Amino acid sequence: MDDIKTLGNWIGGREVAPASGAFLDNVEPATGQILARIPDSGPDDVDQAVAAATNAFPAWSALSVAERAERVEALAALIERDTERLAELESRDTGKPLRLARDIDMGRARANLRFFAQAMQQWTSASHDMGPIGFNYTRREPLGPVALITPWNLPLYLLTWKLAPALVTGNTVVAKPSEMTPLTADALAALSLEAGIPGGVFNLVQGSGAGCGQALVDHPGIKAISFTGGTVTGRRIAASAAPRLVKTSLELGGKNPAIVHADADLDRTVAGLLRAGFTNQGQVCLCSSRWLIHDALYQPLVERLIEAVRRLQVGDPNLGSTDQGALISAAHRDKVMAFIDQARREGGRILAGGESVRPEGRCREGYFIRPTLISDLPDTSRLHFDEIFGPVVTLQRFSDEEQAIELANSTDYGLAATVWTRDLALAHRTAERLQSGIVWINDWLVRDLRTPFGGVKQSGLGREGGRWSLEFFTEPKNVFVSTR
Ligand code: TXE
Repeated sequence: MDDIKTLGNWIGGREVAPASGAFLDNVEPATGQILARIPDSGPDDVDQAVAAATNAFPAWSALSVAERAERVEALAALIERDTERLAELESRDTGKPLRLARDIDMGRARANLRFFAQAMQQWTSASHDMGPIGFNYTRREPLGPVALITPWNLPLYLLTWKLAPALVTGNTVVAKPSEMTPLTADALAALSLEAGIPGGVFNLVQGSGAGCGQALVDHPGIKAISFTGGTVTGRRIAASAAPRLVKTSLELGGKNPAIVHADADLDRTVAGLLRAGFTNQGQVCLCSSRWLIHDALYQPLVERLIEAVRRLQVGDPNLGSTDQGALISAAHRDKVMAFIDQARREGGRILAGGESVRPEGRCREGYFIRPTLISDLPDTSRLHFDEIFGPVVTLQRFSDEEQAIELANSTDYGLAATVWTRDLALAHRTAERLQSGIVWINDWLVRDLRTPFGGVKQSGLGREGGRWSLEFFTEPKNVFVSTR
């Protein structure tokens, strides 16, 4: 028990214990063992953090863009220096393969910080000329202390995605990571001080959603909330923020379709679907979890997919050979297994997987599920509509373009779709008709950080990325100058 780390909050540049003195256990998903204790923060801690962010705001927002960008770039360099340590923390905290944490999560965390540091230095503001009367120029001003609330699937990746634009535009931050994955956020707060970001500019409170997250959302000192997480939580945050007219950016769940047309390239589609369905154990909001396949290709493609999915290695995240690590928690594993059991009851055919796994050795008590493919469910099955957020993909067939679009658009979500075809006109037509914030044609998860990211319908409100993030974290102020 003695090597279990006890974390604090980071407030005003210092690591501090929670006001209540209470802590929560943080569990390692791959082993089921306690990894750390984290502050069970509440309104008092949030009050202190918002006060520190409020005090730090005048000086931080008065720095030049170049001075802020330099510090954010320095933070990226420290993440690069500490990649191995941070990847290990992330892998242990989430259960994801160490290789994935190193290559994807840490790579993206660095890229987020560098991208927004550079983007801010290229950003221009508008001027509207009125000829002989005068002209307008539009300032973009920082908001003040902002709240960043992040989930457990991509902890450092998503925190830096919000932190970088918030800081370079001159805001100060109170961040609340998921109580299930506190470790890399804690490390980032310490590194931010080393990077020269003054104490109080980036504050971190750890704790539960109900106790700590809600107190942050309700705090009158918070000027904007950027949230990524479940749709139910997103709705609650929107409802809490609305009476105070606080700006929110909500990146929520998905139930993303992959449409495979009859002429799709088989090799490319198999490889792409495998990544799109099962990366991070299917726990990415962008994962394609409904594969809609044209009748003509159904049989040969599904045969190839079954073979490929069965080959995926499930087990210890530390092993280089592991494709699939652990799910985030026992409760989440049970929720995903309940969907698989429901599929069996509804007459679905389990083509691959369908069971939980107890790997040999140190991971025997971890939360593992074999990647699962399910076909022949009734069209009305909840498995086609609910976000399962695990390594479970359902298959449906279609016979023409109309039916593909109808199936694809049939859920309440609209985050990210993929389209697989060699027919250019068909690809663009499909992309246009999909109710989705993002469409990838013949690929998945290719991200250009300049592009808008976000969903329609129940997948969210607002867009992040590039200028959309910079706009979210600033308020435009128009100034008219008379030349009469
Ligand atoms: O997410 P929550 P959960 C989906 C996925 C998953 C489901 C629930 O389907 O099964 O959501 O996951 C904080 N005020 N996604 O319960 O609760 C919470 O502490 C303020 C999709 O883990 O949304 C955490 O920091 N904050 C998603 C963050 O919100 C609150 C990724 C997200 O947790 C709060 C994760 C409150 N009242 C889950 N309640 C994606 N879009 O990628 C909770 N939180």
